[in-house]
Amino acid sequence: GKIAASIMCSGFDQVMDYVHEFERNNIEFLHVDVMDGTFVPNLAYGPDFVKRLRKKTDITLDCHLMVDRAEDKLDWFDFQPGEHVSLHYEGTCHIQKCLDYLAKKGVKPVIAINPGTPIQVLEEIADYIAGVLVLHVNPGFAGQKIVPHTIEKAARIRKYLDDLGHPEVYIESDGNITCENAAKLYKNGSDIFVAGTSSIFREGDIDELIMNLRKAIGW
Ligand code: S6P
Ligand code: MG
Repeated sequence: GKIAASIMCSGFDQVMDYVHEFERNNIEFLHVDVMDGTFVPNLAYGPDFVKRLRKKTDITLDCHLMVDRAEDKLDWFDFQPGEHVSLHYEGTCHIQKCLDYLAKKGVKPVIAINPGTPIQVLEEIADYIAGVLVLHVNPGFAGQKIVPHTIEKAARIRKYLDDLGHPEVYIESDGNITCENAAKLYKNGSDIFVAGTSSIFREGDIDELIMNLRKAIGW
């Protein structure tokens, strides 16, 4: 499995310290949570932050847009080829148009779904996505507890995508990814794990915290 480190958990004065640690540890992605105050009851990271962060590191950005009307906001960020961008199914009536817009820019389009959203919504968009971001908590805040059924939901998504003829579409797990939850989700077919306060942003040696998570997700 791969790790997407959640920048939101780093504290505003330590962002670059953490980024350097992640570079040293070959972390695959930086997960950047964008929150608009209406789709979720919180505000986080706007376009300027994303543009500056991109200039400061070679780690691939994985932007998670928790916004309403994504179709109006996508071009604010100047997303670059190879970056991963996830959009919520629940946040736009024009999901296919948005995914297509990203793909044409060379961006990896990812669909994000909330804990209560049925997996069948993937049917009409499976041809247009590189991955599915499975929310294991209701989005808006770090430090929440997992919604239990979402562990098994990951396995159903894996099977659903395979049955639709899309074994290449990856699953990324976001929210309360402890080593224990990560190990279960890895078994259930998750490929990328968002690391936040539940795993690597806590007291202790960062190399060791990252190594423990890597062990849980099969290295
Ligand atoms: C939640 C957000 C997440 C958090 C992540 C933090 O709304 O989308 O990406 O940053 O969940 O991790 P943890 O371990 O504190 O839940
Ligand atoms: Mg997120």
